[in-house]
Amino acid sequence: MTTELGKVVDKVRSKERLSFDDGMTLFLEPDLLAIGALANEVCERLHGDRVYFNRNMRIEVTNVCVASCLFCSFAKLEAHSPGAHTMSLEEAWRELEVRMDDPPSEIHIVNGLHPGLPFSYYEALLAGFKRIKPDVVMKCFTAVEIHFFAEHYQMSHQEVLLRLQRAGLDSLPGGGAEIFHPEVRSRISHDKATAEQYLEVHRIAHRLGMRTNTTMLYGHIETFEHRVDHLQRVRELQDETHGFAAFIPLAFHPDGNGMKHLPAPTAVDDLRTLAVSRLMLDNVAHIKAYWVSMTPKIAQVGLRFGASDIDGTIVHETIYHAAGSSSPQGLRYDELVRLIREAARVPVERDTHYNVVREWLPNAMPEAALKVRDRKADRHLRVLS
Ligand code: V47
Repeated sequence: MTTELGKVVDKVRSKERLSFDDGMTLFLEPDLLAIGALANEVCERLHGDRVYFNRNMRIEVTNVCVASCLFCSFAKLEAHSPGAHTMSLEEAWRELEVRMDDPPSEIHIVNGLHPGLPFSYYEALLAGFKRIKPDVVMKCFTAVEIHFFAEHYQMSHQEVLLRLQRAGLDSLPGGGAEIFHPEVRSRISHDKATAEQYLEVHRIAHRLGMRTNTTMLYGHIETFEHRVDHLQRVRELQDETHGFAAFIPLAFHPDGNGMKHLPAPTAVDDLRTLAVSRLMLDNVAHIKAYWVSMTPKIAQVGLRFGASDIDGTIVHETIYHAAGSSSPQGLRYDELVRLIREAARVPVERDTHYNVVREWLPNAMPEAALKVRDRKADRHLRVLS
């Protein structure tokens, strides 16, 4: 272990805040397992063996978008472009109606920035979902969308959030953060909310009593310095508001977008980024290993690299699949439980606000080991009979 890493380990163990340079040490340290073990230590200090997930569904009501982000494979510039779609309210509500025999506890909506819809469309959209299932949690519209609504419909951020809250908005998803540093943001998403505007929307949402998530899109043109800067900006706002429930590092997918010449991040980068996020963000409760972006297999390993959440069932993700994700579009509830148990963790089904819905009993052995034991016992019985 290098002296620099030794110093970081001491700081983490004495619960001292890590500096920018410490973040760089962690990103540059070749011993991935040492960083993973340290992040795991912090994660277990916070959550024991518990790993959280939920029953959620994703809907993108429109992919029409006036912004031209370099990484995006989902948006269509014009409403009449080939592949552009905008759901009618009835079509959107139907997505929930058809799932009411096994309903989600959360609906996560992310859209393009559509210039041609009235604001009342979004209010009606939320109200309609709540009519169908009054206790469903609506985690909708990134801070970038909220900022777009404010500019487009000439309201303040607070007015937009209050009107949507009255219609049924409960929380904001973390999308749209990308990389905050202007050197990168100006190149990959120059025509949407700035870092300051993104953070201001979350600040106001927190003041209005909402808990929200935040993200970082990594593995494209940014440097490790940009990533550490990004984590520090999240940490600063969290010191002020304590409103972020989870941080989600999002692995860049290159298919079909303006950075298709770049390779996707490797598994080592995925795991290292989870671990460094856990270690730098000492004031954010959960780091999420988003299985869609890093595949279920890497996300599962991530549960030993600082992640305490694996997202949810999702059902029909489109943004990552447009960019070439090879992950399934949804995972069954029992598949998520299996992933978590085989990592020798205790699955906890949660709602959006991390209230416990159901908690499994701890496994004495990982699931795979249990299966081998059961098969052996079964053979033994057959021999005896
Ligand atoms: O903002 C878009 C990212 C985000 C690509 O809050 C891409 O619980 C990689 O924010 N390659 C939307 N990433 C998804 C998101 C999210 C996901 C899971 C959970 C939560 C939560 C939020 O996806 C976008 C953008 O940063 N994205 N295109 C791409 N080609």
